[in-house]
Amino acid sequence: MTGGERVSRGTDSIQRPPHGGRWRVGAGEIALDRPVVMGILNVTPDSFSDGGRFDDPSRAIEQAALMIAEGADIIDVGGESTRPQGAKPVSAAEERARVVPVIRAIAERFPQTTISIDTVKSETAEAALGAGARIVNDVSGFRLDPRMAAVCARERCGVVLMHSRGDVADMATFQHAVYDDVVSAVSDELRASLDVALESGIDASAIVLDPGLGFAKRSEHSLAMIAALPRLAALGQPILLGASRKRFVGELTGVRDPGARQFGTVGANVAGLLLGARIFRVHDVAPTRQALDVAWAVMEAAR
Ligand code: HH2
Repeated sequence: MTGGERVSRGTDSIQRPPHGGRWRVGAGEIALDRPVVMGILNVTPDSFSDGGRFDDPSRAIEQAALMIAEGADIIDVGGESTRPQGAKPVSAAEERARVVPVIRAIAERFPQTTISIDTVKSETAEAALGAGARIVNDVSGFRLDPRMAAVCARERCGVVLMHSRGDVADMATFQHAVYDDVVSAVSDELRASLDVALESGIDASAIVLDPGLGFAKRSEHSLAMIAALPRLAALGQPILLGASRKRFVGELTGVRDPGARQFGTVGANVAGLLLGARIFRVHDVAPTRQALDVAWAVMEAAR
């Protein structure tokens, strides 16, 4: 497997995304020839920054409409929190009851928008894909549910494989944040997830990798992973970055309220774009869209 093609531009270089710059998601595809924004829709009572705000379906759909109007390309619907303090795993039945009506309503109202399901459970993934989702975003990178890879292969959906360690209740804590060399470890563990996906018959053009900022990672680990994005890109897949409102942004800026971390989030994402990420998972779509579009235009002008 080869990494994205390197394009020389003077003393610097930027990565062209692999697979012809297209992410295959079910019958459709998403062009990666500009930054792609994934808006977060947590239909949970307990997510770390927006828990309880959108767990009513009508408010969830309004929030999806707002994010689409602000320029989101993908809406990522989640029904189970991985929050650092006291994440409560939910049953697949409860998770499905939260996400399926919302996905169905968004798919009907916004057929041009791609929907992803943020879950580690294959039963939830199947139900979400049946309701109109086209991407499975698995924060366990296919570690936690042995059926997940086969379901994604059968459904031919897009896949996000995120790096994490541990299970839903502790993956966003520091319990497993023990590394000699975080970049090599994350790269090797993501490579293992990628191998499971490919061996299960998922096409390489459907797979995106994510370093999992804040998941089994202290702030210095998350920063090291953003800095090492070119090394992750060498695995040959497009990269998604999930920096939004996370603890490392709070620690770097001193902003305690996660809802007020949008400026720090924008900083992380612009740096990530320069270093090769192409898909950005965020709560605050408008500032992200604006910042990434301008940063991208500058990068294009520099080619
Ligand atoms: N982060 C969270 C959840 N899902 N998926 C990907 N691919 N990458 C991420 O970084 C990522 C993710 C955690 O953030 P959030 O959804 O806001 O919180 P919670 O888990 O409390 O619902």
